[in-house]
Amino acid sequence: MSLIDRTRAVLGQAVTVYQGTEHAGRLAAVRERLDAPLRVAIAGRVKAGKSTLLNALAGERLAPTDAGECTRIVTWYQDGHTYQVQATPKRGAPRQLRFTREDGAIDIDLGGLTAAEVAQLVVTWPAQALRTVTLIDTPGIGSLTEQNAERTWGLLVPDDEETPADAVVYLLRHLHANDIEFLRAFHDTEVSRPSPVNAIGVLSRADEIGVGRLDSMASARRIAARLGTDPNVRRLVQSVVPVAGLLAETAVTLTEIEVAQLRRVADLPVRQAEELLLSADRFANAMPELGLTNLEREALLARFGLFGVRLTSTLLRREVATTATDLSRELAERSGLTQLREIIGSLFLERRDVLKSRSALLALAETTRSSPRPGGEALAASVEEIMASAHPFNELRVLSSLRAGWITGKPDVVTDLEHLIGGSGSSAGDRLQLPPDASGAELSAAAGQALTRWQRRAENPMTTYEMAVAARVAVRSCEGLLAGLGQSR
Ligand SMILES: Nc1nc2c(ncn2[C@@H]2O[C@H](COP(=O)(O)OP(=O)(O)OP(=O)(O)O)[C@@H](O)[C@H]2O)c(=O)[nH]1
Ligand SMILES: [Mg+2]
Repeated sequence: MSLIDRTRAVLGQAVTVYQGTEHAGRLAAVRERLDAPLRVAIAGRVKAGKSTLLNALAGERLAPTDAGECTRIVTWYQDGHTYQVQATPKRGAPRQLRFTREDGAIDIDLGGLTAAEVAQLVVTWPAQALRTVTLIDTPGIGSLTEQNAERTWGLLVPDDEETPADAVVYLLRHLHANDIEFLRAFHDTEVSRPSPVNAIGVLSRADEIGVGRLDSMASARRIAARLGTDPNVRRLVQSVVPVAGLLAETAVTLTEIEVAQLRRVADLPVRQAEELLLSADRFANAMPELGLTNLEREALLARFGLFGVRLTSTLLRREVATTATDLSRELAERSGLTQLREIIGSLFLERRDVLKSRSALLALAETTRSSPRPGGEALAASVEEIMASAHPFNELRVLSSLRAGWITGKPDVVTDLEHLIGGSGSSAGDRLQLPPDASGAELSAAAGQALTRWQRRAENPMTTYEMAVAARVAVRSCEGLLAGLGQSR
């Protein structure tokens, strides 16, 4: 039986055991979530660019950015058939709220409630991008108020009865002590060891790192790469990618009008364009003959940032992209959004069943601990059995031990192991480090060799205890690969 089926079965038993108690409904909901999209929270410090990035991932401007009461409320964005907004007040029954949408973000009328009185908002919005993942916008933690921090913690730290989020995209601007502390708290209390399995780091507002210069993204990539190899960061997040979120959001919502406006800049002689774009202030005010009003220029700056205006006008001038569609694709790529989507795809979505099972089982384990009940012990034992025996969980455990530095070895051995157990994506090609167009025969041959290699390592008396345990997991992964490849042939 697959992991998700085993999880579903044990939750079914749990609903029966807790029948007639306040927990039954919640456990049934936990079970239903196994069939719902993966829940990914966007977290980070105040003004890190969370809501902007959420919009880029959603493909629409939904989350309010900048000011507004709603930025202080945990808000879910989920796919559905109708447009609606529901508030869960801390006291009283959930209620529908009125909302409007002008020029992008949804403007929610809290209907007399204050942000502090609302536990969470759920925005249901038919959107293609939300079919595979539900995105959760969180209030910035760090300086504003302790209350905000508490809410975000409550969402992510599984010391409550459930972990509402299956995974988190954590925005870092400059690495800050709070960031590390926050990430640490989020991770696996199950074995009380940090686990990077469900967290990705984003170096956000990447365009600002190079003060908007055209090579800003290159600088940001270097910094992100350095962060990504820092042992302190690696044990907390799987990888760090730089993203210019504002430009990413604009890329996915680009209009023909904006392209036409920037074409005016692109049509200027290079020297004049460079001069005009020396600063945001100059772009907003200089060269009245350009044919753009101050308001239009400020709107462009708000949407693209100075970096985005420079980059987009350069792309237009060099005819790298000429239509809004091509430009949109190009900007998504250059803002780092495309890469982030790929990473979310390979590290979260391909592993969604494991991540969802994991949060469901943690929730159930917590219920059996905090609310004992006849039959509860057997349930707890089943959960433990699944946690300990299911191969995908063993892979996750090895992965976090590797990242935490508990398993060590020669660099190429560690890299091999990390890939084999799915650390860089779960497809056969990712695991075997072969290109996407590798044939079935090539994959099978590589899997066979990896199997032999790791069997030897597992049996070698010179292998350390930790590495031997990991090697046995790798052997299982190879066997799984071979079985899967055999089936697909
Ligand atoms: N230049 C630049 N500005 C950005 C970027 N991302 C966000 N911003 C701006 O930063 C401000 C804050 O962005 P938000 O997306 O609201 O940030 P947040 O983390 O959701 O903020 P809080 O929810 O209030 O903590 C806005 O003015 C954005 O336009 C970026 O990648 N580049
Ligand atoms: Mg926000």
